[in-house]
Amino acid sequence: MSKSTIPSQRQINDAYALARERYAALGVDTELAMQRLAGHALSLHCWQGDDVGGFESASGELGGGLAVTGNYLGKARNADELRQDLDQVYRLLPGRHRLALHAIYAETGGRQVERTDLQPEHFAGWVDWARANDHGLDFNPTCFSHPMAASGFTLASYDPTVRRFWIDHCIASRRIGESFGRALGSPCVTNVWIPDGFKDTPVDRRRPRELLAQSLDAIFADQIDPAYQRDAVESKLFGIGSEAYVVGSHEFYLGYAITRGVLLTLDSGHFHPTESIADKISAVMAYVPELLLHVSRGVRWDSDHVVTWSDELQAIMQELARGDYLGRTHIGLDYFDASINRVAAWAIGARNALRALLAALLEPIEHLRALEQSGDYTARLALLEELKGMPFGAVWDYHCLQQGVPVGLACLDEIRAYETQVLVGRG
Ligand code: RNT
Ligand code: ZN
Repeated sequence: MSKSTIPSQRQINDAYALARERYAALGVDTELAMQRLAGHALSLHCWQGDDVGGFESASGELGGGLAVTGNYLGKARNADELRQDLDQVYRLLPGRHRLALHAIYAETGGRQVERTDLQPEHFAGWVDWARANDHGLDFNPTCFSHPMAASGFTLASYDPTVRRFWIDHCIASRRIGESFGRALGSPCVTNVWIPDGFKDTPVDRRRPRELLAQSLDAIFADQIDPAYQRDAVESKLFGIGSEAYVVGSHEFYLGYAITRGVLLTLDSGHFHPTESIADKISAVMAYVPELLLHVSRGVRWDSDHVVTWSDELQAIMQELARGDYLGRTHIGLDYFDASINRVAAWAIGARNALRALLAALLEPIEHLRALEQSGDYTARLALLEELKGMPFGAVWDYHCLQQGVPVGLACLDEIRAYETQVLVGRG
């Protein structure tokens, strides 16, 4: 970008001063909103950096109905490269953010370690790095891309050997999560997602769900201190190869999470296209202790496009702010795109999530609520529409400047430089 497309410090400060006055006139404290934004960490997903590949030596194709398309240059080939890319992403994000790992990102020193045998020591490199950067880690057992998942079934398989294998992997994963929580002084959220389902109409929808509930109960049987490790379960409507039936549906996991007191994961790409998770937040929060969000973007049959500034994104963040749910919500990201610069994909999606959260924190929520309670829906609509034209972009730019990260398209300049200096060399 030419220098003229990037605002000067004076322009940013001037625009912010005007924006602050505009918001103050609505009774909104912009400083407080920025402070609240800075206090909330996203959980970045490590798997955007290498197309959900991981580092298992014998790793084959991406399974579980997940698909990544594109072959942009510079994919991270090992943990050091992935961390190097993440360091660059973090330099583009205001605030301090966690990282969500998958089990396939273990560092085993070239030795093949079965997933059931993974230990905290295989993640020591990640823990050292997270500690140095002063942020927490989250975790996911990887119940796909493995011969034992070749049938399309894992925890809900009719084969007891297959079930046992994945139960043991998930148990190992919880122990790894606990070790993260202990080492980093911040609870790890370990999220279980499995691909299990049928391509075509099953005759028995009941039995696999009973098996899944049994498997989950076996996994969660061991009490682990929630100060270190918290469990979450993630539903899906359908996937590639599981179009007709997914064992772990929303209703299944909602019931499971409520009865077992575990966290529920809502992935914004895992519902019918006209269904938004925004409306589900206040419904499920009446019953589950905490939420993990996988903020993503569904496009037709794909559930994992880069997060953009969409109505849905704004609605999700508004719900979290309006309902005062931020203290009980872990905001994770989940998408993968290999058709564009992967660092850019990470940063653009994460910055959108943060910017949308800031816009939500800039709402005069008490005023809006008062209008609604008094039945003045006319003024509610007028104010909601007026808010859409408010200068939150000026507050966002100022926040980035204050936090020492690039403003606007200066981000792209940094990404381009990183591409030339680092990514191109990876061939
Ligand atoms: C898959 C789920 C799951 C995965 C990651 C890689 O549909 O969304 O969260 O995307 O675990
Ligand atoms: Zn997800």
